Amino acid sequence: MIYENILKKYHAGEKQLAYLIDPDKTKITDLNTISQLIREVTPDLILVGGSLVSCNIKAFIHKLKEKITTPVILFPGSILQFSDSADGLLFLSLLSGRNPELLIGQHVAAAPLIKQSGMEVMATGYILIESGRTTSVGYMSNTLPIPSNKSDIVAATAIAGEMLGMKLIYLEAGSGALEPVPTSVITDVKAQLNIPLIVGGGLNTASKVEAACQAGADIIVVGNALEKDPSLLKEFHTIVKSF
Ligand code: 1GP
Repeated sequence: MIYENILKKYHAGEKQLAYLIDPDKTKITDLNTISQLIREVTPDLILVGGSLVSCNIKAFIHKLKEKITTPVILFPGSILQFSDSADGLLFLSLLSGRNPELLIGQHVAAAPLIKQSGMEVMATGYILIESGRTTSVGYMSNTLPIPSNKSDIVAATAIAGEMLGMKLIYLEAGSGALEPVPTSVITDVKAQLNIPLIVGGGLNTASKVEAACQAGADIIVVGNALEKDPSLLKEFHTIVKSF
């Protein structure tokens, strides 16, 4: 259902905005303000997750879902962040890395539980791109990002992901990245794909969001910038929907 909606907008050429909420950096008491903003602006998707989540993610999502109707999708940093309270799950395989645990290991461990939950699962090829400094995801995953000037390697990785049956490809510069994924990389990858392309990491200004859309991103993910100033959501949404 969630993926069906993503595809519908993708085929109609409508770009989508995902608001990433890191439960560890968001106070439960701030959820009232955030959810009111979400109801007003209506971003397409809400992602919940982080490299390290130490709070009770189930309770957090539960609280969030009491206040909004936008689908809440898990974007888990690890198997520990699985919770059946979400509507869907980005089942991430870290294709840019060579850490078997994050390519398939944790997936096997979590699969029976996820299946039991009946949750919608979206297989996502997760590709980490070098962005100027070590990011949490790079460090925590113990993997090397793909150099940002090697768009041929990024594109080959994305093509392999699609051929393996992934439903989405996610180009990640890392949360709070100094530099977002270069627009040339986005364009080169987009030219090779027939599935929606998600881009995130370091998209903290209107012009960066616009450039990523212009380059070919189908879904824009913003976390950090909205943590600092949630009111940017409206501006970013207007830009994304102007395409
Ligand atoms: C991180 O792509 C997301 O996984 C979002 O990054 O927090 O820098 O917006 P930011």
